[in-house]
Amino acid sequence: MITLYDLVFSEDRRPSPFCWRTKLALKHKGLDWRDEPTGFTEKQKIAFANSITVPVIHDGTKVIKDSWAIAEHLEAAYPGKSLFPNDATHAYARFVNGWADTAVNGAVFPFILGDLAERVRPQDRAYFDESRGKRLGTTDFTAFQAKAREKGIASFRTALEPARRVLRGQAFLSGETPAYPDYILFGSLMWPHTISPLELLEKDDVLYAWRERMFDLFDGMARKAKGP
Ligand SMILES: N[C@@H](CCC(=O)N[C@@H](CS)C(=O)NCC(=O)O)C(=O)O
Repeated sequence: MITLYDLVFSEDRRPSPFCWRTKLALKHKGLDWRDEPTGFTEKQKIAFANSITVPVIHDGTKVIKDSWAIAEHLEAAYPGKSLFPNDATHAYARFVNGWADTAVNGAVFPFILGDLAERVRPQDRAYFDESRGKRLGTTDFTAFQAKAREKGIASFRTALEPARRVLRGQAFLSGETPAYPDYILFGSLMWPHTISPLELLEKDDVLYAWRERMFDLFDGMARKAKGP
């Protein structure tokens, strides 16, 4: 049985965009897993993997950290439905991975920073304030978030245009059925979805309709996730 170390916030919220990639990849492969909720200050739980971030998986004798490495491991170790249906999808997924890590997640973070701080587990709050405060040069996360939203939401929506252009011609980023590129971008949108009342997508956006299709996958697994 695979064990997945998944970031946990208060009231069992699971916001990590990277862990969502892994959970959807596991489902895609039809695999079950044992869930190990891991708070920011429980690094001892993932020390065996020599990691300070989640997701981490323990799969038999194998220990894998980093969502991309986990996806590649699952693809190599488990036959059946492919996460990268062909070579082109693999390269495309790499591109989407890099785009989501930098442009998308980097843009989402300031919009939800205050909401993240409010919903982090009380025992992780000091760590959150210190680590994020150091990175941003302020611990007034509420003001930081308000300012980011005021200026940034319209340009964030514009930045998603490459995905929109694909989705105008097909149901999923990967074609007529979803695969790993879809799980990557969807993970980025699960981050605000689980932690913030802010709606980043407009109802008439093709991305909104795609996200609805993604919510429906695997018996509505993501739709059932604890919300903000
Ligand atoms: N490149 C890594 C990034 C993982 C990552 O940054 N995870 C965050 C949670 S969203 C984390 O564990 N952060 C720990 C911390 O900030 O202490 C991946 O794709 O798995």
